[in-house]
Amino acid sequence: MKKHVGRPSNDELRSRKNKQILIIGVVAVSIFLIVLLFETGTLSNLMGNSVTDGNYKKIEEKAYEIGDVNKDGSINIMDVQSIGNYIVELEKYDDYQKILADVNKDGAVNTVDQTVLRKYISNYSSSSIGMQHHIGEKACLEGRPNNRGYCIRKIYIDSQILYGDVNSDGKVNIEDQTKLSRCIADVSGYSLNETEKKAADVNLDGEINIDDVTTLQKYFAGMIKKLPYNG
Ligand SMILES: [Ca+2]
Ligand SMILES: [Ca+2]
Ligand SMILES: [Ca+2]
Repeated sequence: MKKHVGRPSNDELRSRKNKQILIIGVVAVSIFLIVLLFETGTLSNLMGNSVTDGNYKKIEEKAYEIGDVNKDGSINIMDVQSIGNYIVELEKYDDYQKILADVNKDGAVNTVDQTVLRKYISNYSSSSIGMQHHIGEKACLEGRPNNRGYCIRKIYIDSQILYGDVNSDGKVNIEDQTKLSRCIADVSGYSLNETEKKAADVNLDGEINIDDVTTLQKYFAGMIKKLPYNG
């Protein structure tokens, strides 16, 4: 008998069909995995993200808008009052707040910024404010916000430091929390040396304040498993 050349046999057809099903299956699973990765990536970006890179850690932090000097997420009369307080030295600003308060970006925070911000929130049109301003623009302490509106900060985790050991006794316990609270409250007789200052900044934000006490409390309560912690 002559072999069919033009027409595939039933067996051939079946195996072709099986291959097609296999390929479709592989493609579908791949698409599912890509979508899954994308979704989880997007989710973590929305929530703020941190990536460990050796001893360096990159942290994404929310970028605030110029004008939102009290960093509460809205630009309103509270911010105008805050600038007033800053001008008469009733309030202290960190470097980031100084950027957020300098609404005309002339390098100084003064009554001009306060006036411009007051006019802005009183719904003056930009022409009647009579001054160029940057209110509402997102700003970072260093660099510019990324395309998702976050500031990127690179922090160094010192492997020689026992984070949380505020009294340098080689242990992290409630005594450290007590000492830290007293230092922040400026209780006399309580101070931190350079190593202790590093150990005390348990949330790695470059400052030693009540947030570190809170982080320590969470650590002792088991809500945080490891120090330093920057959630
Ligand atoms: Ca505000
Ligand atoms: Ca200014
Ligand atoms: Ca200790």
